[in-house]
Amino acid sequence: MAKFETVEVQTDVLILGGGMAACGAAVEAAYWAKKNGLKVTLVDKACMERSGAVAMGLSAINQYVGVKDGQNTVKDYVEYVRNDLMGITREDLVANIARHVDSTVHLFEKWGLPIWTDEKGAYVHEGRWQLMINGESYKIVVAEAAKNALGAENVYERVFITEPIVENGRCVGAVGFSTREEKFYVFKAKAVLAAMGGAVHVFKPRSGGEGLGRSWYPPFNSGASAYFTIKAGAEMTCQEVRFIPVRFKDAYGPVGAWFLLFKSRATNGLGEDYMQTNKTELEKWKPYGAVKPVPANLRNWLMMLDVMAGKGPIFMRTEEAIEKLSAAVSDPKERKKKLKDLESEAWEDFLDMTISQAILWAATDTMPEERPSEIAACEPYFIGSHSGASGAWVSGPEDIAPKQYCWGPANMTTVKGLFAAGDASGASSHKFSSGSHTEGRIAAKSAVRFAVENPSMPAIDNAKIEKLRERILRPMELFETHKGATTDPDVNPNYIRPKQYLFRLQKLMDEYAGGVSTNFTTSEKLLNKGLELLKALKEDSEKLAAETLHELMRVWENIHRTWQAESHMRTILFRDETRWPGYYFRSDRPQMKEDWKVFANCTYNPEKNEWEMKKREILSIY
Ligand code: SFD
Ligand code: AMP
Repeated sequence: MAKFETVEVQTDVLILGGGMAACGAAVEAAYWAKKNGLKVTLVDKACMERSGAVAMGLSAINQYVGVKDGQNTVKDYVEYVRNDLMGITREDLVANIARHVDSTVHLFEKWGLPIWTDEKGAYVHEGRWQLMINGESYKIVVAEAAKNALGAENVYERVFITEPIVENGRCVGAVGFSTREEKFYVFKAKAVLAAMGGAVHVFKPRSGGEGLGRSWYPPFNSGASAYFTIKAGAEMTCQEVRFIPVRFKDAYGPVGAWFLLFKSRATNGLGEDYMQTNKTELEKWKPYGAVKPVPANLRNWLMMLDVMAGKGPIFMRTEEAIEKLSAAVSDPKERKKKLKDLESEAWEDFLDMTISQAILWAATDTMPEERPSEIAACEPYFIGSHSGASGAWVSGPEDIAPKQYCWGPANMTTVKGLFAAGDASGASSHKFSSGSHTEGRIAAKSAVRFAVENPSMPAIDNAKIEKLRERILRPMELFETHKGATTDPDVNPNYIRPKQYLFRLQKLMDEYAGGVSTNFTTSEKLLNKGLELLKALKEDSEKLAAETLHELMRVWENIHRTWQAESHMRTILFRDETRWPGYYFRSDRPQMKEDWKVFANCTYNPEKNEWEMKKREILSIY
């Protein structure tokens, strides 16, 4: 692949990703870098205006604490997150985000994001923590502010970050390739911030050939954050805590507005409300089974019990909710207007962030005011910023974190110079879009501080970079060399194409690691077999081939997913209990155990090619 140009970029602070956390990081880093005469560079695999989870837009800001308005306290938020994650959370990290998140939301508004207000000018809440927005252009608004802060010359788009550069235990950059031009990039930096989102398509999606690849989580995020931090040698946390959202079936429309704003119920095929009929099950999961709101995984679980008992389909009772809300208005003319408003809000909720759900409603002649719509549990995703928790184990804020959680500037991973935010940092769930942006700001401020305090960099070994270049581009070489061996380029004894590899990974995870087809259930025996098969798959990843630059990206997305998959299986196996029924169930360890109220962490050792698993204590700050 000699024709690939090598482009070297020297910078001070390197932000990897262009999503919510990275955009927050850009704004904050630019501010502090200017004061210190530093350069900040951002790299996104896509185009920032429409990249990451918020690409299509969102219909709500899910984290707003309202501290100044006296609505809630930071402690209230920490308690909410702790309970929702069945006790497993880094309270210091959650509190750090919660105390700053409102200011981020105010910035969004200043930049032009329309947040709903009532007649008195107060924000319209979807639920206790959530604000309603007209969010179709949410990502454009946030990306514009980030780009303005950095300057276009410091933003690299359509460059896929592949691998970290680590020297003497310090992360000093990253390598990647352009998805449009034959260019191999080497970014060298004093501090690096990983914010490349979570992962989807590690598990087989519910959609088959009819809508191949459709999922709730955006297909663009493929485990780059996890891979990058794992390969850099960072300790990871909560790799077992996947997220399974319940969504409108087949097009993955959001349910939050229905449950919280419209106060809708969901019922089974017999018309029973599973949250009521299966209530006694919550006893088994106390103390978290007794908290309000019922934790997301337990809400899932009560629904799944009915599905497993053959009582499906499950319906969101849209018609009932709309009827109830409009019936509360006594004046007939006003009631008619209310009905119209509710209908348009229902459609807008989808049009703001999951357009395909509106299309499906239209295609199936669904009038939400007339008949209910099916909902279902999605396949598992890795999104530590939502109701999952996977990500890197990061240092806490010095002023509030227990000292055992402090080893460097806030949000630095256990690798010197490597920071993480958003989906990339673990054990601090429920950040969502606003909290991820906030955490990006926190991490970026720390990264600038680190770059100022550690100005001299270890020398980067050129031979190592050359080796990385050879390995990263090899799939194209492989294709070129062997493409003539068969008439059908998809069937070749010398290589495997990314799509075939992806199907194998997904089948394996689905069947052995608790995917949709096994009702999210697994066991020690299944996991051990799954790990054995994954080992063989990893060996075959050396034979992945790419015909085009786009396919080269697909190759590396799959390799990234594979490492996310491995850390997931290893950690489910390590955690000797079931703690999050509704996310996954260990059939051989069907109960929650008091001695597992700990973090399950893992670290990959590249020299020994070994994983180390360890428990970490949960330290409360309140
Ligand atoms: O309600 C590489 N989320 C919601 N949050 C809200 O506040 N309100 C909502 O309404 C939300 N809804 C929602 C949400 C998520 C999804 C998927 C849906 C609906 C369908 C959660 C937030 O979106 C989420 O918490 C944040 O976006 C997380 O931020 P961050 O920065 O951690 O991830 P990102 O925004 O997806 O950005 C990732 C970036 O990385 C890039 N990238 N760049 C270079 N090289 C690589 N190899 C890369 N791999 C990835 C991406 O391009 C992107 O720029 S609700 O329905 O839940
Ligand atoms: P969702 O659309 O499911 O992502 O929900 C958006 C927000 O509402 C998230 O903060 C969820 O945790 C919360 N949420 C959704 N459904 C419920 C529910 N039934 N009870 C409490 N909170 C919910």
